[in-house]
Amino acid sequence: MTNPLPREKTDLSQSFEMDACNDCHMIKALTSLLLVFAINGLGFNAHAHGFKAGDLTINHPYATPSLKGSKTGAAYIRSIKNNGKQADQLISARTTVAESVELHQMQMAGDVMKMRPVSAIDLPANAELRMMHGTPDGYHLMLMNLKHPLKDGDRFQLWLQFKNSGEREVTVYVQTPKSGTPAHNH
Ligand SMILES: [Cu+2]
Repeated sequence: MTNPLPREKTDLSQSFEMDACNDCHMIKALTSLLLVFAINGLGFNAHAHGFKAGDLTINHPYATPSLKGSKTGAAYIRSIKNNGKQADQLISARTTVAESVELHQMQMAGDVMKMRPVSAIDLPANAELRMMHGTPDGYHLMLMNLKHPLKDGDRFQLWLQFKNSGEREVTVYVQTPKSGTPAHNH
């Protein structure tokens, strides 16, 4: 109740997104790199991109290329950091490339990796949630009924709905993961 609602519209969040996502000339690239380092305090590579929504920092949303003939896709987020004192939740998402988006959690059932829909993903105060592929018990966004296949190098828009921080539009990078598939990760 003490949170001013339109914080995601501040200049900082806007410039953060623009600087981190657009291919610009060198000065802007250097500025964005410094900004990314300053905000994350971690060794992020130059291809990472990020977004702010209230007290949340959304680092590098990405999706794997869809499998041939498959109408579903999976999107991930390197991390969502809640810098605030109040817990938040990711409660839904939507995108232009798929009919609907479901929140899923991976679970081992014996030797088989399964996934189940969840109604919300908790973002505790002062904590960082990793939503990367291959994370045991990890979450992902399931893209249902893709309108076209997702190919390496594609980008698409995704709207994340947070319980407290409102809705935030992010750009998702489609990329082939460098490390193993979820099924081989324990
Ligand atoms: Cu899934």
